[in-house]
Parts: sequence; C-alpha cells; structure tokens
Amino acid sequence: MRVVVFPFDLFGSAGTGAGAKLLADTIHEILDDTEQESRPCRAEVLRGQVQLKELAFDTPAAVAQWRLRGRAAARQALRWGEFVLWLGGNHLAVLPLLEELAPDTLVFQFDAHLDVYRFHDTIAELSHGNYLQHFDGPRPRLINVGHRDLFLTAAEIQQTFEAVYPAWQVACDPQRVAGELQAKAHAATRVWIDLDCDAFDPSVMPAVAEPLPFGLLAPVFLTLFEAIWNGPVIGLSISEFDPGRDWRDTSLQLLGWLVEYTLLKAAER
Ligand SMILES: [Mn+2]
Repeated sequence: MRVVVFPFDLFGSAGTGAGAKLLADTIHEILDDTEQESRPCRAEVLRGQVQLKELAFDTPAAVAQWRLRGRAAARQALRWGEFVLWLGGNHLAVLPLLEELAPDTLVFQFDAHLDVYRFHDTIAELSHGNYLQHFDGPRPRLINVGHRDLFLTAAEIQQTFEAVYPAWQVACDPQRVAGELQAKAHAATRVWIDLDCDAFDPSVMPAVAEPLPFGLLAPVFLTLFEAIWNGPVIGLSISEFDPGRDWRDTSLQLLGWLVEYTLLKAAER
C-alpha cells in the first residue's frame, strides 16, 4: 500500500497541513506498534506492506511547484496498482491526485460543500472552494455524498456531478442511499473515496474550518463507506482536518480509527 502525505493548505483552511502530518504520525504509530507486538494480531498484515511518502512545503520553491509535485507523487503512488491513501491538507491538496485518476474512475466525494462555487465575491482563481472547475485535463466521474449546500441550482450541480446525495436524503433513508451507492460502485471500472472531513457532523468532527450542521454521524458514514467498499476501491483521500480546532481529540480519534480500519481492509483483500 502507498500512503502519500501532502500537507498543502494554501488558498483556504490554513492549519489543515498539520492535520495531514498528524494522521501520518498516527500511521507511524500503528506500524511501530505492530513491529513491536510479539503476540499474533490482525495488524500483522500491514508488516512491510505500507510505504509512506511525505512531502513538505517549507520552501518557496516547494510551494511554487505544489501542483506538479502533487501530480508526480500521485502518478508514482498509483502506478503500482496497490491501494493508495492520500492525506491532504485542505481539499485543494487532493486536486493533483484527482487529476491523475483515469477519467472513468468513479469518485465518491463525501463533502458538506460542492466545490464549484462562484459567489459574487468568489475569486476566479483556483481556491479550495472552486477547484472542481479547475481540472487540468479530463475530470473523473464525481458523486457527492452528504452535502448541505443551499445555494447552487440543480442545473449548476449537474454540470459537475453525475449524482448527489445531500445529507437530508441520507438522513431520511440511509439504506436506500447505501443501496444506490453500492450499485454504482459495483458497476464502476474503479472507485476512489474522497473524504472532506466537513462531511461529518460537527458534533463528531469539530476540527474543520467551515463546519456545517446536519452532517453525517459516524455510524451512517460507516454504512455508506461499507456500501461503496463493495466496488473496486483503489484508494481513499482525506482532507480538511484542522487539529487546532479539535476538541479533546474527538476528530483525531475518529480519523485515526478510520485510517487503521481502511488500511487493514485494504491489506486483507
Ligand atoms: Mn467541504
């Protein structure tokens, strides 16, 4: 498995780079603990199987090349055909990875927002709120899960998203949504899961810059995640985790568990 740590957090949600690094620390801890464990344990499947690549943005040159470096790192990670975990800073940090996915990849994007905003005061340049309109080349197929957007029109949404499952639909009938996601994932050539942490409800994920109420609770997220996992999932990206806003490590614990759970599931396939 390939883990890429890409703590880029410019143009929105400054502080999320620290979140990517903290999740990388969590993975190091999981691997170190496994290494030291002398009794049989489930995590043995991870031994020698996880390669971490950690990028830094601590020089002007590294920042200036962020998108090229991201694409190169994504290309490198994807070429082995192994499961890829991409730990991004803000959601924009996932763009180079999405650009490297084959256009027939179906991306299930868990996000409170539909990142195609063009408000009267939104800058036209690339930002973490509009980057889905800034793909360099063809875009993979996109399905949003869990948004709470109250601004965009259906016509605008359809220009970017093949389907959307807003939080109110999930709340009314999670089993129906899970069934549809499973069918779509199953029919896809390959599947990517993209988690913007603000898809979760702020009560279980306080560590985000733009919390929106009525988000996904952890058990419902797991229901939908499991449904999608029935498809050919090639990777998971996580972004927008800002540990400076966390409360008693609530968000860190949730994400740490999810990361370990995902790595184990991927290793056991
Ligand atoms: Mn978001």
